[in-house]
Amino acid sequence: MREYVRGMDGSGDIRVIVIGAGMSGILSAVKLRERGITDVVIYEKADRLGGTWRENTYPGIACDVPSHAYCYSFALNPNWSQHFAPGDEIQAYFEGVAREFEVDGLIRFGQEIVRAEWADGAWTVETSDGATDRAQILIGATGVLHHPSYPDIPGLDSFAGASFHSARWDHSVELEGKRVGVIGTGSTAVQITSALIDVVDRFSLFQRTAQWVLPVPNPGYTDEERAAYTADPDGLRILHDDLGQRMTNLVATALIDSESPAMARIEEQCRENLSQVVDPELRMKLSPDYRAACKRLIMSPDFYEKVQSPNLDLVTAGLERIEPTGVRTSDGVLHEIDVLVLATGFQVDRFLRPMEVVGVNGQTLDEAWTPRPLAYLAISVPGFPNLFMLNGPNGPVGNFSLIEIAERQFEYIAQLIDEVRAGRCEGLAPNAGATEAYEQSRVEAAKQTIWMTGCRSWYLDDRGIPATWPWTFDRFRDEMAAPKLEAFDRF
Ligand code: N01
Repeated sequence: MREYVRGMDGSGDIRVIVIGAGMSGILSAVKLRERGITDVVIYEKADRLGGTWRENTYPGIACDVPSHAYCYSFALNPNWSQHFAPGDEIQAYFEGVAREFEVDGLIRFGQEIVRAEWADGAWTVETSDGATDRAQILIGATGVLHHPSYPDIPGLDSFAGASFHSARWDHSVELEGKRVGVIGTGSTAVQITSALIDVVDRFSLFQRTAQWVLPVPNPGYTDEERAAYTADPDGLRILHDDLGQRMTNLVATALIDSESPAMARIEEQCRENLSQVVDPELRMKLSPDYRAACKRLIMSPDFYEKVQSPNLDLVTAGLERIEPTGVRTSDGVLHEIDVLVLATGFQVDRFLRPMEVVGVNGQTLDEAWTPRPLAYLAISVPGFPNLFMLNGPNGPVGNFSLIEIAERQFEYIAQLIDEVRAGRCEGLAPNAGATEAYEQSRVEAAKQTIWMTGCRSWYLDDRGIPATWPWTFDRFRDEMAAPKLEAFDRF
């Protein structure tokens, strides 16, 4: 094994570079150290950890996975304030975990990796300020919903008031008593609507496609409940596991079988929820023409109540252009607003990019991912040895808790790292045949899922195929239990 890469911290062990200090990057560092790998560095382009929860600070932000399920299995939290925790509490949770497990000291903040190249049995990475580093293992923990997607609407730059993407919220802009326009009606816009409707003077919600909304109440936990969870760690673990199991039984299995009784129940609940909208015209505007859960289900305790507020205009006419004073729709109406929020989602096919990643024989990830990203089991790419991704391409993004996914993916990756660490090879990358066979069966299975039943959504790739895990949780768990080493080329 090459001396240069091994033991830069004096441990004589393998060295690992993690890209990104969000949920999966923190997890990677904790788990690597748990396995005795101490030479770990996390590169983080921002000045704070937290990923999604650092970037998204819009009013009303909360996680729509139950709090007691949305936490690391090794760091359960008895103190969540609500069944669905607000974003700042989740951010504080990740900061707390990083401190408790002494991961914060491994993070190089403000250092963006712009290039990574595999040569001579290791990855050399380069940061935007020209520094380089080298490690045998490179873990991509860069997230899925990270790069904002801006709408291509004429005149966007001409708007005279404040305008920003929901993931770039400008907290210096005063909203009280203002006329606010929000483009989009995804999970983000729905949370913003609920949070702002009682604050602003007028709220224009620009809806291109109606959404199905599942009613999900969000009660707080009492002090007594929090004290009971603190006093009973076993009970807390049972709660965590039960919630995960319930999500799998109620939602995840329904998604992959569009004709299942579980999916029929979800559809029924969504319909019933919509029926509380009293005005038939408004109800009609809010009625989707596709099946529930085809687009990602919106979970909200109160969207239909808020959308009936007298100061809300639900605008369904097409967006013709943005003008200095507002949004002009295709029916000729100018909707005058003071603040314009683009809750228009994310570019979901970026993953590690725009970083330039160069693998074996000089092939770049951009080339390997033309026309679209592809990864064996969502984790690794042929020709890119020892590059492992958490929540990578075509993984279970809409199915289970992203934290549980990352934990299981990490256990799989750790076993590949063990091969390198034991000196049985310098590198591992999936072979092209196994990757192709996996992808073909994934695409076939994806066609049976609810995501393919006739709607536009961020789950669909450029061919209209759901870019997700199309099988059960049990299959995911079994696949992640142990890598099939015969599917890998050794370097
Ligand atoms: O983004 P989206 P999001 N003109 O892509 C509309 C997660 N999340 O930020 O439906 C007009 O879902 C677009 O319209 P249409 C969750 O996984 C989780 O809301 O394409 N409209 C749509 O209404 C979620 O799914 C939580 O016709 C345009 C909206 O913008 C994911 O993040 C909270 C347009 C985009 O919706 C993304 O959610 C929030 C245009 N040119 C988010 N372009 C949790 O609680 C786009 N739209 C965990």
